[in-house]
Amino acid sequence: MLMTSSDSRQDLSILAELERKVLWLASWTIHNANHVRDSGDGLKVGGHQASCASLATIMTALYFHTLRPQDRVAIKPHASPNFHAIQYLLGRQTRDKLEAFRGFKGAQSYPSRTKDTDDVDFSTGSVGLGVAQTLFSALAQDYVRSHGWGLARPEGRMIALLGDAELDEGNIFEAMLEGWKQGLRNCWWIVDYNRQSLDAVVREGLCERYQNLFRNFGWDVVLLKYGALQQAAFAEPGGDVLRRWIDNCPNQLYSALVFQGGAAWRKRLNDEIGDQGPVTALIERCSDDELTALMNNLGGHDLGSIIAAFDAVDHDRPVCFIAYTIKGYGLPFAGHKDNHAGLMTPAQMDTFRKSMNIRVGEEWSRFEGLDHVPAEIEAFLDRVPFSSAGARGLQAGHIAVPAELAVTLQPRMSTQLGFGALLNELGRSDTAVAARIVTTSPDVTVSTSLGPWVNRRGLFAREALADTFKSERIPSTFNWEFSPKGQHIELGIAEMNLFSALSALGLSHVINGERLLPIGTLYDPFIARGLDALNYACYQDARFILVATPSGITLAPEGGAHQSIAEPLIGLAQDGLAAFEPAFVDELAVILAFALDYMQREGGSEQSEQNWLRDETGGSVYLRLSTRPIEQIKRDMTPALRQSIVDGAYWLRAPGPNCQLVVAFTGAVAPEAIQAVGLVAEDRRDIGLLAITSADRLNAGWTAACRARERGLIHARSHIERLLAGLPRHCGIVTVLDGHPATLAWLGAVNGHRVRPLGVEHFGQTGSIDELYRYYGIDANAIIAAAQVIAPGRPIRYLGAA
Ligand SMILES: Cc1ncc(C[n+]2csc(CCOP(=O)(O)OP(=O)(O)O)c2C)c(N)n1
Ligand SMILES: [Mg+2]
Repeated sequence: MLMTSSDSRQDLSILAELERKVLWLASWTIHNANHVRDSGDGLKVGGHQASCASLATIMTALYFHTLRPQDRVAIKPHASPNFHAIQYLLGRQTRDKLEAFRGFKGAQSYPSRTKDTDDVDFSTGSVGLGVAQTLFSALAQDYVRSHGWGLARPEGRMIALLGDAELDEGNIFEAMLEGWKQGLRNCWWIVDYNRQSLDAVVREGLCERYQNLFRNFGWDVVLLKYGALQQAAFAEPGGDVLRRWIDNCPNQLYSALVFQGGAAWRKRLNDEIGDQGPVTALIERCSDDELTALMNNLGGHDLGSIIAAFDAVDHDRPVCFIAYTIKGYGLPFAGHKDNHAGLMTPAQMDTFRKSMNIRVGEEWSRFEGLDHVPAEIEAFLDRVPFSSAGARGLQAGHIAVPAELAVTLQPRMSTQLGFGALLNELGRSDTAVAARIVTTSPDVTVSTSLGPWVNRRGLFAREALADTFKSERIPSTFNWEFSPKGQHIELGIAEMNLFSALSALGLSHVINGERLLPIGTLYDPFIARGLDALNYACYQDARFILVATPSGITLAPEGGAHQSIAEPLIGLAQDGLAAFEPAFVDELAVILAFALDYMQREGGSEQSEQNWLRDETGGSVYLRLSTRPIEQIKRDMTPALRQSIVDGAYWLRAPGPNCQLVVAFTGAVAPEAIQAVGLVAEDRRDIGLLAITSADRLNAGWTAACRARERGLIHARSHIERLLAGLPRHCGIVTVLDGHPATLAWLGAVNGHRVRPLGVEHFGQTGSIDELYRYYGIDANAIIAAAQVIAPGRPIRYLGAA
């Protein structure tokens, strides 16, 4: 858009006005939320005016000049007001939302794909995650295009705007390493190098370290250190001395002088440089204001330099721009080390308003206080490439999923083996669903049973690479060649990368307009390692299946912290993630077919009357699986059973009318529950055995039905309420799972039954499954002992015999 013509000068002067406007609107939005609107709750936290000011120039250049509709951006979370202001200027954000910033249903404090209405590309908030998301989105784009999809659309750039202290987050470096391995392209990271974090001024010399680091990983590094004013001054006689002084000035001192302004600059420069002829003359020629402008004129606040640097990139290699900026640029607390949460006082805001030529009452007017006439600015805004293509979120069609997935049941098998067999069958099939599946795993592909699938579908890389073991004729179970058509993305061990990758792949339908069905596998305990990235993946409504295996103390010989305890509770609590823990492989087949469909749904949020879940909205799925081989049940998969498995539970043995005891189990402890019920049957009447495939969905349905009844829908019944409806009051429930007992303890609250929840509360041990189940009290005997107490009656004769 910009050329070296009078047109471009005109554009640049409009951009400069828009930059001021962005600074004003972001500052005013925050001010309004804190000082004008009064929520009455006494919360006036989180200024972020300084952080927004620091990025105002760069974001103006980016959004009003550089970005194309196909580009996608993750914004430093606390620069959210800048984004909303820019969208407002482009007519894509409403004044109501800005006025309600940080308020109920207002523009969000941190950019949110799901909660904001102005086309946020990636949700950010937890620093570091959005940055990695852009990298994996670039890889996801390459994956899609390598498979021949979406080629009609131009390639986009995946861009992160990050704070310099954001680079403290290790997940960024984990992502960089992965990006290097995978041949990353089309990714830009723009560092807002204001040398300040929340509490502190950053260490000296960080910039050099960053540069080396990025170059080591194959990135192009572009330094935006000096603005045009400074560059012009350096070219003058004595300018080299000034430049050397700036380069050697410690970060703390530079910040302090920025805060103090012109007179302080002059004194310090004179004191330190002394009387050196040309440079002294250069300084003396400037008024205090001019000196302030000169010393504040860092690269990240010079529109012309920024635009030129962006325009100059003529390749698709990853680029890191390090832009020197001033935190609080243009505001009264610029440079002050305490400015992170700083808010302008009403008096300061008034002064600022006047300096912007904005009349009282016209604070929200888009063109108030600008020199250009509105028509000129409107015409410019109409030409902005970023907003030339309508809504940014794309859509993709639904891939049909067969109602039944083929799997051959062995008499004894584990759910993990079943998962491997199911994917192997899918891999053999020539179906659309198989073609759209993309698997990925952080170095546990084989040990989570993905090997046979990868043998069939191959590893993904943009460039083909043969398996040397194969070409050398060395026998191996695995024949893994890299090719652009491969369907497994091999990741290094970093679990944060797994979840960032799933987040990116799981948004492909929105970003690339091409649906992927991502399946990621890892060991269950290591979910905790990537939990925040998982949370953000769910928050931005990425769609994927997470297969976590092995799990629990059933992973007996591995011992200790390799045995997951809390993960079932994560499954219960994590929004956007439907958690299942099947016991039998036929259940898993049903659940996987459901999951492949569920992850594609984008319907309304009406609750279904059958289970009170909002199943039409869809979501991601977590399958907690096990390596324990257990005896499989030979049975017909009836439609009713299929539905119950999906809804979360079914009676493996239906309770009789005088039921004294229910044993409810989840997952790998099925044999213990079955055995216990058999042994108790002689001494307690009409025992029920409840197989729970999803504590998460049962729980969600129950609370939703409760809410519905409280709203007056008195007939609302959830699946678990229906299952437990016929149980007599005196019936006791023993719940058992290989995980934290609280996962199922709530079952008693559904209809007021006593519950004894069994599970694992303490770190694991090495041992055999029998030893550990006994030690932690989830074996048949522990179930019987619990039954004896909770369902009083004559002594259970097999207590101690199991
Ligand atoms: C994971 C995480 N930890 C802590 C925070 C709180 N936090 C928000 S901004 C910030 C400092 C960021 O500094 P920088 O990235 O340099 O941005 P600047 O404030 O300079 O704009 C911190 C610690 C967060 N948002 N996310
Ligand atoms: Mg900073």
